[in-house]
Amino acid sequence: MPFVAPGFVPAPAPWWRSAVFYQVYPRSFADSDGDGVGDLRGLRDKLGYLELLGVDALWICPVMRSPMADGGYDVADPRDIDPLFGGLRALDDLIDEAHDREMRVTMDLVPNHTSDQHRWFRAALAAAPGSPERARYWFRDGRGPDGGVPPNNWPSIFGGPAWTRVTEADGRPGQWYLHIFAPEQPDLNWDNPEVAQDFEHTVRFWLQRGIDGFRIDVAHGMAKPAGLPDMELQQRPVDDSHLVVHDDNDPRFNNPGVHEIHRRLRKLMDEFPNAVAIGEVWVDDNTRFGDYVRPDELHLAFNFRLAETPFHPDRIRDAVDNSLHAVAAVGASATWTLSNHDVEREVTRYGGGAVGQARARAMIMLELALPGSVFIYNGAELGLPNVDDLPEAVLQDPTWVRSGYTERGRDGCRVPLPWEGEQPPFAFTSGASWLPVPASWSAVTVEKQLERLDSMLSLYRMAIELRAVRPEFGGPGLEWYGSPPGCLAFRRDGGLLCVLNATNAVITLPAGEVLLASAPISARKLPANATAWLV
Ligand code: TEU
Repeated sequence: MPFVAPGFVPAPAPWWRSAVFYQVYPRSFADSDGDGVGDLRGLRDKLGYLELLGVDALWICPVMRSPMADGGYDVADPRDIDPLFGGLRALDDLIDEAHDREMRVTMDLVPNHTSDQHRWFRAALAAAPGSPERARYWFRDGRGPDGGVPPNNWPSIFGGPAWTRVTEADGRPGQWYLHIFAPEQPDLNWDNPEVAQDFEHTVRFWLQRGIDGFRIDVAHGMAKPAGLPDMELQQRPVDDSHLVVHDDNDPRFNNPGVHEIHRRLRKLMDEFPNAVAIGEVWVDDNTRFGDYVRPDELHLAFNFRLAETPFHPDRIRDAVDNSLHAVAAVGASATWTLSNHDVEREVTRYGGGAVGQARARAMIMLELALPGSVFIYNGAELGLPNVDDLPEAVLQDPTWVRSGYTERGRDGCRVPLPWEGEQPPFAFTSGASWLPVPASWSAVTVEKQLERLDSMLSLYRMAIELRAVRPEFGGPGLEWYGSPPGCLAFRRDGGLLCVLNATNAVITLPAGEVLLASAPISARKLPANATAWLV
């Protein structure tokens, strides 16, 4: 028996290690003032719904002051809430009420870049080349005889070059500035100590207001390689969107200097013992991914393997194994997500229609059975599909314009949620919704799904509750269990057995009590595209 000091009480695991997070895309969740765009009061009014759903914490996409060139990921003032979302008061009220309901609130922070309307960037434009104002960003002279060629060949994630040329005070074309995303999102120069200081100021500002943590946008960005060398440009597969093409050797991301930035952030976070920092880390290699969640860096990092994986048993098993291995070596815990505001919704990704729905049901049960924290993107609990036929005139994602109108971008997964009633916008707003809501969503409103036990929403509610209360979900590990071809089965340390049938035929379940299944079971037969939990 291991030696235990008298009086030693093991510390409980931090809340975020097994939490179910609910990602709110605030523009699309609920609108309280009729302007057609969701806001924080709208969100507060729906906290009862989220409590019913059973989630532990919220992650709210950016709500800071922004001209909204990239849905709020272009931040003009990181220490204020945009009036569009209700201002600071609305956030304070939201935090209070969420805490009353024992729900934590985390928010997005965007340290890699600012808006071009941030006072720093305006000052940089007004100042001369070589000035301290320009040194907070990446201003460089162009190449070629008249400086007309960008300083290097980096493309922007949204299409076109990652550099834009400015006009100097004398009216002549001048230097170029770096923007890995849209031109309205100039990259900050993290080699400049002022940038780190200001970020720490921001982090402290929100933690002192009661925020429980942050999702750190592009957490593998920020540090840039010395000399900003050219990159090897690769031919992208034509049918892939920009946002899911990743390469670990891309000089725009994952430079070693980024870890010092996370270590400094962690020191500050440690002053607030229950707060969490979750990085958006698009890094494929397990060791390099794990580096971000070493004990003195981020608490958690998003692992996107499941969100990138088709509904195929070997690929799913591989995604699970790799996600677990990536964090195991550094003693961190895993994160799981099937979708977010940047990727196609899972129902569509898994084939759409009835099959897509069945597979999405099976996958949320698989995900909730895994050890670690789970991130649910708003609307997934309603089984919403991507909306791929939005009229071109309403598209807002910068990808649409930047790709020369060839890639529609991410608006299709950002359509407002249908709450109740028979007509769009289904009580999302009393005005005209910022993106049109399909009329066919009258069948999948929250109101309708709450009434039906076989709805996606009811499945989410039952699964989240069982995960929270049943001891069989305990323990940090899992073990794969023998299963027929085309199927997956694993057992949690606590005893839960999760069986996924990815074949086209029914399978017979092993012995045990069925706790929950994503499709009706009779005579121990699990239908195709379904998951069952057994104890
Ligand atoms: O996304 C970062 C992003 O675009 C990644 O998917 C990118 O492809 C990756 O870094 C390349 O390795 C975040 C937000 O989630 C997104 O909505 C914003 O548009 C973006 O940052 C810019 O802030």
